Amino acid sequence: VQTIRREDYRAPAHLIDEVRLEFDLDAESTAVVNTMHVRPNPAANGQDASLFLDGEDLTLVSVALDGKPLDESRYTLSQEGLLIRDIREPATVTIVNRFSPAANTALSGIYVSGQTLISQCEAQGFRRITFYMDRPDVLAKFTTVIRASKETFPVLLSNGNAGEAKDLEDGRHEVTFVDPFPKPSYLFALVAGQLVCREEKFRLKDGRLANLSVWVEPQDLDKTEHTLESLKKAIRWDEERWGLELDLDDFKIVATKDFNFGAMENKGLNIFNSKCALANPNVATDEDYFHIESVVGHEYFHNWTGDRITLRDWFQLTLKEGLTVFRDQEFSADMLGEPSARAVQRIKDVISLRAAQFPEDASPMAHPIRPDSYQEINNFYTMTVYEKGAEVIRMLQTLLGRDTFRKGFDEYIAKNDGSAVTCEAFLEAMTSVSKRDLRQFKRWFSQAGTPRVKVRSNWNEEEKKLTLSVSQTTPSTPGQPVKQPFLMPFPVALLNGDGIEMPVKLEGESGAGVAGTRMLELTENSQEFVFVDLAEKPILSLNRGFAAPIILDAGLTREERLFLAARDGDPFNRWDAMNGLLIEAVRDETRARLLHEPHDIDPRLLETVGAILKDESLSPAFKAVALAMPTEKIVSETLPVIDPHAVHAAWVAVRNAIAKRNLSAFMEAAEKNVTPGEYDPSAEPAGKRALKNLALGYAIAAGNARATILVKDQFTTATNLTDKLAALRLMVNSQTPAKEDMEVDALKAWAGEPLLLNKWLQIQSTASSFAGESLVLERVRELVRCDFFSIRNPNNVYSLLMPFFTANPAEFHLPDGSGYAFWAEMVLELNRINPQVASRVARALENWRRYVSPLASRMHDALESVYARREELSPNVLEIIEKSLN
Ligand code: HT7
Ligand code: ZN
Repeated sequence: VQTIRREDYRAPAHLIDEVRLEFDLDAESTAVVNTMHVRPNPAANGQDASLFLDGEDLTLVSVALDGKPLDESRYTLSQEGLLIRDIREPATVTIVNRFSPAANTALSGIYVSGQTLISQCEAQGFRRITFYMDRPDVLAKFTTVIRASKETFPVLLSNGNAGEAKDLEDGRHEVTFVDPFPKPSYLFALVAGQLVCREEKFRLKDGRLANLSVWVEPQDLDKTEHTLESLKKAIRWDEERWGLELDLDDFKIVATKDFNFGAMENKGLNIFNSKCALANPNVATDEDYFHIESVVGHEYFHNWTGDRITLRDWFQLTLKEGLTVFRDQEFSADMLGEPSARAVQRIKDVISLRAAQFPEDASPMAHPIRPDSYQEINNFYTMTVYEKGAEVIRMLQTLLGRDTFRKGFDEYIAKNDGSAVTCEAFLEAMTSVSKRDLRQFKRWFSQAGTPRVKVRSNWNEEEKKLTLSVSQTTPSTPGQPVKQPFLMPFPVALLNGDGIEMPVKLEGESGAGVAGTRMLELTENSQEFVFVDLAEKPILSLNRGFAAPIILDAGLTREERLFLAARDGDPFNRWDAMNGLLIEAVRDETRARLLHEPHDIDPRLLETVGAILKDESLSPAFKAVALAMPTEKIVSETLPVIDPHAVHAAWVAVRNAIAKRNLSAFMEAAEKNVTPGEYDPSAEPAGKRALKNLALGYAIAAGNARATILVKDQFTTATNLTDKLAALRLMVNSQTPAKEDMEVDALKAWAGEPLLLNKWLQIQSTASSFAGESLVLERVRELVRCDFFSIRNPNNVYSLLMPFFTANPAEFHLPDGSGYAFWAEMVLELNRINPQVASRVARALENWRRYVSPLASRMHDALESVYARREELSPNVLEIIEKSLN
């Protein structure tokens, strides 16, 4: 397998100014006539006169140059594409080729979903449609002509404005789309099918009327209202917050149930996985409503950060993804408005960063947000590129301040509109407006690994001063043994005994101290900060709001952390203190059990849970995140050696102790936070539901019979899916005899709706098995064979297999290794069908070295068993397996 290196980037030898694509669509065999206006790239200085066009799984029919068939001696066809020699002058290249959408199980290129033809071109799917310079730095104006049977494909869509439409003989019809904006091939899109739409004219800020539409199969039309509302909010927000307007008259969204990823920002024709677009109260939970708004926003925001300004090469992926995730996080926060709801959102984003990105940063797949090399670019659509990338942009905003950051953003847009650029373009714009030297900051783009920041404080009672000694280290990662220190923001508050922020003054500063959060900047391996004129010994609230994506060792006593959990005015840090105490409790319990030492859970922790539950000043949504047990995976991440079964037993013990100690408060919270009346997915009622369902979970764990009755009742009477699903999950994870009937009822009611079926599958795969029941592994194996599960459907895989391999450690990591054998079977099967999905599943074992013996060696055996079949492996899976084993 070839390794592609960032340093090897070469400008393209040729440019394509215009392309006209004519499709004769047919599910079995589609024909393409591709006419490209090509010219040598002046920037390449004529180094290479050969025009190379990528092509994969295509049948070439003919090649012509300036209208004349090309002699075979002028071109070479290979597995990778078509090389046409000697193109030294501007020329028109016409290629005719065919491909089969029906045979395309990889869901890259043009494929069949039900009766619909759908395209997915990012990152390198366009080469599965026609021969082309399939790289992001070749920008062309596209004209797309689509011809198809009017009966089978009444609706034909592509990027840009629909031009001429006409009926042809033989029941076929034809539509022409002209996209006025030059774009790279990865933003091309085509959809054809029996679709219907919800549409609306929307007044843009400059007075123009844009036509917005959401296209779906007819049975899904009643799930498109929230999609369209989210799109309108996103358009308005981009105008108001960033001064960016929609540049098209028509903006279309399409939803499909067969999609490798969440969604795709094709210019003017965004395509969505239906789970990220479709909602109504019967099929979507509170979280789904929220998530859809954020993904619709994300794809829309790409119109500027990604489409108008695109990437020079795939190494720059974070330039569009990190920045656009940052933009969608800001959008979601602004839509929440209210500070405590915003804080809860920040907490949830950090939970997922810690649960998935931190482990990735410590894995054999660790890479900087801008990687230096890859074998398969599809393996680099990672939490690091996306979520850590967003944290890096957020740090820039924190360091420069919102106003300067906005000016830098404006400059980035103004200077780079219409071009394909590198991450430097963004940093240069920020440097130019802020006049700050951001060279050290740039290390965030090149160094992998999560920095550890250690803080030790020294209080001088006589001089009333506090010295903070702060050091940072970043562990080595593959290919990067030594790291340089990062520049990072580090906001700090010093709290007095009442939890009030004390005036802060650093040694050498004049005047009185200022009360509030003080922004420090970390730049060195070790630094000291001396705070003076303090009235009393303070308690430290560090890295407030999680300003820097680090692992912090604040050196605080448990007493101090209990204080922060009860008093810190920074909601993030208050949550973090509580969450840290819960993690520590499970960790201590795990150790004690492994050493067979009796151990009591700190009663102060149990009391703090009760105090938070009863604190009237806190929102239900905050209480729900503060009192949620950290997942077993999160706890395991903090252990040097992972023993999933010991962690599971400890987790259950801590949860039960919390539940028993606070049972009456949990029951009160469960009964106080019901949300009667019409379903409303907004943050406040959603927060109440979250707290109620959390409280019911604890109450059931405490063995409370009334809670079980309430939950059973909730399952049958719930008027919203959040409550119904929560009830089912709680029952499935309990030992109540009624659970089987509930599972069967739910399956019967939901089997016909993919969105619901997937939720049902996920409940099954993340369940716990109890004595006398079959193992979850056995149930998952059976479900894979059921006719309602299709391994070809990514959402089915993401609902049943992925959660089992990654989010149910006690059931997956069976001591005999049978879970791993099943994983290997599934990876090999998926590898034949859909390499992108297969490689995501393959990553489930990458951190095998961190597990206790003999699990680690059994995981290793399973990896070896897949590697033994390397001849059959796709580059996607091979890269993951090789990196995991190395
Ligand atoms: N930019 C989109 C990425 C994407 C994708 C990547 C690989 C394979 C399939 C894919 N579908 C969509 C999604 C986004 O970040 O907005
Ligand atoms: Zn994106």
